[in-house]
Amino acid sequence: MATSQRRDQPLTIGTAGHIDHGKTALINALTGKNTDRLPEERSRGISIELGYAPLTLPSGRHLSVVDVPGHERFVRTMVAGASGIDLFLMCVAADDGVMPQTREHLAVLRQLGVSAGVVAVTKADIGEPELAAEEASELLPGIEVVPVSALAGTGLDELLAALDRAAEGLHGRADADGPVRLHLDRSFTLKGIGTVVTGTLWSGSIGQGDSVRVLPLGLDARVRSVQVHDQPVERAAAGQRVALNLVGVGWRELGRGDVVSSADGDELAPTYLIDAALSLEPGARPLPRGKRVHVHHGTREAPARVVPLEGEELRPGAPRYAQLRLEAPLVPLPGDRVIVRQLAPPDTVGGGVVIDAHPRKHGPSAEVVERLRALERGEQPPRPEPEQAPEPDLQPEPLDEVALQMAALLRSDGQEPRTDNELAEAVELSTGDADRRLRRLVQAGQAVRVGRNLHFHPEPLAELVARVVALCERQGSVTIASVRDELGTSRKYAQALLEHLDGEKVTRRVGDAHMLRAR
Ligand SMILES: Nc1nc2c(ncn2[C@@H]2O[C@H](COP(=O)(O)OP(=O)(O)OP(=O)(O)O)[C@@H](O)[C@H]2O)c(=O)[nH]1
Ligand SMILES: [Mg+2]
Repeated sequence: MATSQRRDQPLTIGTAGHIDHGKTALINALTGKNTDRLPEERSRGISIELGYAPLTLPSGRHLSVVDVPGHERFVRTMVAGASGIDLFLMCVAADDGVMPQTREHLAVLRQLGVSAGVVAVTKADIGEPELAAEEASELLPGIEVVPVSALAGTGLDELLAALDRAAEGLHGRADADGPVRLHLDRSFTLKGIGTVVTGTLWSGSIGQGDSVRVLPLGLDARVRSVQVHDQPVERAAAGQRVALNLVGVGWRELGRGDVVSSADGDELAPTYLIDAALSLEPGARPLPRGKRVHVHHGTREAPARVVPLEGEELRPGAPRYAQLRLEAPLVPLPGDRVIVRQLAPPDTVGGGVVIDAHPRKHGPSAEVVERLRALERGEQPPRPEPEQAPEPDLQPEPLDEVALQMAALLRSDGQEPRTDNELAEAVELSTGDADRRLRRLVQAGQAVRVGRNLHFHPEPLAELVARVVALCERQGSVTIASVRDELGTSRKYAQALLEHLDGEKVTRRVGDAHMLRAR
């Protein structure tokens, strides 16, 4: 029966809310699982990475929980975690009320089209739950608000019942008939097992023995085994949290943002251009033609220039068409949601729906708008002839294949990347040609220059930075030697990292010591 099928369908729920508002403690109280796994998370008492736990509601409905960090510097991680969810658990602390990331996470959820959920007023044992509940109701009209205390264990049954009501009738956004799409959030290796990747399966199904292709690089691999929440299964269905053991590809070659699809499918392809219907958040500054933003899709993000296709600039209000000219590839399909964040100060300013995932490069014209309207109506208008006069360029050329290879090498080098010269040698380029591509990779957010002759992939670098900051917090200050010992790395990398942190004004050098700057 349709209703029982719907009930059986697993859903993914994401936490949301400001830093320290008790998200992780609440998930621990509900599931018995501490989703803060990293030593830095435990020593600093904040979430850095996404955490996962299974949760069964009183009705028997199965949920996968994605616990996100609330820190303002980790909103991009929150967006990656929220991109596959069906409903939210917004946490507002009784003693703090609605705060900036309460609003920003809500903007992300709204732009992703996630409208079902529950508000938990956390830490109800302290503060004034009534006041926080009132603020939350104003912000999220029509959403149930439940006071809870993870510490005292109160309100948990009421919260579970409210979650069941919110989940009632939700189909889940997963699409069993769509192409295989697993948006990865992690890649790691297990002794005796090899490469393991995890993510949320947006559509299709993946089973043992399947041949898959990992985009955007197009790496081929075979699925040796599949798990759903640590349980081996033969096939995983859309909507589930999935772990794959892959053969034929190294764990360092893959990472957050990659998309596992089937080897023979041709529906998914990386793109550098997206035509989308974008809407800006109330109060956001207008986006003029050529404005540089960050576009998030799935677990991936890319810098881009915005080209409004209706009018001079995008303003808050009704959705308007715009072309996003990406500096690094995304892997979207029409109908997918994207989030748009401004670079400085970092903030979520809008989002929208992909209308054409592989448009031509074009500016505004009546013909373009007409075509996008037709696509939105589900028609298949013919592709327009290429423009006679080419669009004036707003950006450098997209990353070429060699540049993407270089980014992949940096990612696979992880926390101890080869030097710029060694990188040039590996892709058989002169240092001049390699430098040019490295500069493009830096612009595109695919590499970070560290010290004089090193580049890091941003993800391993972010982890290192978090570890050094944690060490500074524990010890007051650090030296090259103490960072080298803490990271178990060589002096070369420790020194380059500290120079980088000084340069980024995270730390300040005093003699041989480096200490955190006040925020
Ligand atoms: N009194 C009281 N304190 C709580 C409760 N829940 C959490 N806390 C405390 O609040 C602090 C933050 O809790 P977390 O669960 O780590 O908060 P979070 O929202 O996950 O934080 P981030 O992931 O960093 O955004 C910790 O010191 C908890 O012990 C509660 O119900 N009552
Ligand atoms: Mg947390």
